[in-house]
Amino acid sequence: MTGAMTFELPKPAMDDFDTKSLAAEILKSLRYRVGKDATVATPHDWLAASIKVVRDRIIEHWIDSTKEAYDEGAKRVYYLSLEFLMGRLMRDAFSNLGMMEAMRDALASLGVDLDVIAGLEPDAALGNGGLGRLAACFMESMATVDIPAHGYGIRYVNGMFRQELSDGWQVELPETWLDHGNPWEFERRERAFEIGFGGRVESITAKGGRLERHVWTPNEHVLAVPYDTPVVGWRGNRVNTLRLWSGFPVDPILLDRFNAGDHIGALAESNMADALSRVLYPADSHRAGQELRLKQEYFFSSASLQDILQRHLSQYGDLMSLPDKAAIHMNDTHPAIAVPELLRLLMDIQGIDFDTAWDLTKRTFAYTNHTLLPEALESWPVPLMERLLPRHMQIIYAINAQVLLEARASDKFNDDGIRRISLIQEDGERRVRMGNLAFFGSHSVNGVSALHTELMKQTVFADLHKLYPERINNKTNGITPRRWLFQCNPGLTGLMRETIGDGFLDDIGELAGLDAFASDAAFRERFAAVKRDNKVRLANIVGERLGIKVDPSALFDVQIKRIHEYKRQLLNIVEAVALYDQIRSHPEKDWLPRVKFFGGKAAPSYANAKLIIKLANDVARVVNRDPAVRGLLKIVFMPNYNVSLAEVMMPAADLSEQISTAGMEASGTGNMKFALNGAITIGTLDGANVEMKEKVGDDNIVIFGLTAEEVAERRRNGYNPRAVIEASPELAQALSAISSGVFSPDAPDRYRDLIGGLYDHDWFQVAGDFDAYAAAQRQVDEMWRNSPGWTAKAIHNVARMGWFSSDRTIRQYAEEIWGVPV
Ligand code: 26V
Repeated sequence: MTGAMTFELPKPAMDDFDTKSLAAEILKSLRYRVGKDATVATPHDWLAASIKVVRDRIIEHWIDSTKEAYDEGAKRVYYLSLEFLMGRLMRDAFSNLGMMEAMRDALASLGVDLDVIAGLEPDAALGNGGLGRLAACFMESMATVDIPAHGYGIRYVNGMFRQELSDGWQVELPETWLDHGNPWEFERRERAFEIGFGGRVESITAKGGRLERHVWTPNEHVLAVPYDTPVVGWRGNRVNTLRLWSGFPVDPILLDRFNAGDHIGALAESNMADALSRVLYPADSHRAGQELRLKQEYFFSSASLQDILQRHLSQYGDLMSLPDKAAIHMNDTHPAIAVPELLRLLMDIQGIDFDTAWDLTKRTFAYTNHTLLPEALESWPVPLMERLLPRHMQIIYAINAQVLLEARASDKFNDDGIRRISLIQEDGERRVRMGNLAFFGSHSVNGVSALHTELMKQTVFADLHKLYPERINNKTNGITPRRWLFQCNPGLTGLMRETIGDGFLDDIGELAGLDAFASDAAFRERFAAVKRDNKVRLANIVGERLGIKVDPSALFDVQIKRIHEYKRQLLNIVEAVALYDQIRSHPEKDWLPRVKFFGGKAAPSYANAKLIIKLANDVARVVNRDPAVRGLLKIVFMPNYNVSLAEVMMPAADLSEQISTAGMEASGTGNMKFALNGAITIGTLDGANVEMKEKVGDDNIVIFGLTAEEVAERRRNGYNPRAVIEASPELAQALSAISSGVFSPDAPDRYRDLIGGLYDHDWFQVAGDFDAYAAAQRQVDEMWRNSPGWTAKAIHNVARMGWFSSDRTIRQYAEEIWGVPV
């Protein structure tokens, strides 16, 4: 431990924490909230008691924040997201309220170790990856920069699956995060709403034949019951609400059916309600396609809108002011069904005409796109929509008529252009394009990095952009420095407070003051010592969990993220195999010890991603055991990568692998977490890497490989991977070893097709970028040899990453999209 570890964040003026009274409060909480006495309390009981203590403080701020927004008639932000990857909440709350050390001392006085009970809190893993974690960072930043906001999502009973490895293969197990109850949440039965599915639509015509209105009579109903979790910002500034919906049957049992002898049918609605909030879809890049997914999307969109309209009506009495008082944000297209749902509520329930309702809708909604991968773009078969949401299908046709009218009037499109703009995809099976629906229903459509936004304009949304050239804008992603620096890296935070003062805690831009210290040898040593401590902590975990011994003085090279071919874990593994080969054939060379860490989950249905996990483990087994390697290269696959593991791994990394095929990673946010914690990035010019290069400077990042344009050019004009492989002996050798079974003697053909794909088409340019990547890695070796030079670069990274705070991102959303003052 460095001395820096003992630093305490400043206590906010809100409360005076006295160890004795805090300890008394914990005991009281244990007794009256948990119903236990200290002599029989289990660690989980202490955890629940501690959470209730901090929750009580948060509630004070929560009620104040809510009341203030109401009294001021402030505009509210509603963030609709099918995913919120919150992780653990207790440390975050302690840290944001400045009571971490006080709680540590108070618990210690009761014989309880804060770190032990904190480790028992389950991760709230209600998300897949980047998109879900971004929503969580945004919730924290909205509270911090004092924006009245509600997050809306689903309270999945089973969030992201737990990953175990069995003989190197991924095995998925259900994660039961609610097993010990959830001390954070409040059930609000009184705010439940009914959600309908199916049935039919009647058109009521008034006398004289004029169409009066539409009445939708669903034939299935469920109740959406909200559970609220307070989200506290830095220094407890403001507390916002994360409202997650859970499905309940309207009638637990349909008695008429039961009495008629249909005992199974009597439970149909109960089962459906249960299924709606049962499980998160664990794929972030494959079309879900299932009916249940569409039902989940409608369930939470409808419940959220009914809630928003009820709040608005009770405060303002009239919906004409909705766009002035509410900004509803769609996190990807998952809530896009909210567009026709708002129209339905405005027209069919409130009696507003289409033109007015459409105008209100567009002024209220905004949409963020998070991927251009064709297989992740949502669309739903028209027959399914007609069956499940017949009224919405009618409204979608009405929107389409309106949009196509505008497109034709613009004179910018031929028939092909009109077909591409349509909400209905007509070739093959007719499907509703959710991206187009979200685009047309919003006044703002944004990408998540400069490059991604440009590509949106040029590719997927090219025609829509031509029709509405003002609509697409960029909001480069960010991360909250509270969780991703102050909380996960107390050593570095303490050192920086001592060096540049406390200003950066409230204004992250002040990290820039650290730049000057890169040339200060004494500071560099302390910085390196903090990194080393963090590496020791990770090495201990690796030893405990996997029984692998890793040397903390080795270069820690880390690639942790979802497993996907476009993220190119395969490129990293192939390079490791080539390096292994080199170490064996040139033992005389002065090789630098390296540990390659991998971590990440594969979508259960994504066969190649699962095979890549197996490959990493197969290669690890051979390399780690080979005495000829002399420990110079170790490969570690960390199972069950999640937010909590990220909090340990980010601060411990020396090298951050951000090596996606250029043009395919919309932004990335792990890239930012690593750099903020003093890792150097090896990466392609993709997503936010491009902007990180601009901010940290060319000397402090290692960029390699094809550009997005070059990748696109090769895909257009054809490319010969076989020739590329044959021209690179190192690559050819590594590929042939893998594909001939050197790492899979039990099944020599295991990787034949995977590697065959590289010879065949190499869609992700693994072969195409190999030589550049290998050269970049040797450049990293040279940099690592110069230890003070490396540390200086790491310091520059930390000093220059302030711009990637999600506070900056959120302020841009507030000013440029939501029209909310900050
Ligand atoms: C798609 C689907 C398809 C249906 C099944 C469930 C599901 C879940 C998620 C998605 C879309 C995922 C898109 C996504 O996660 N994009 C990531 O967003 C991050 C935040 O903007 C960004 O940093 C990453 O680069 C981008 O891949």
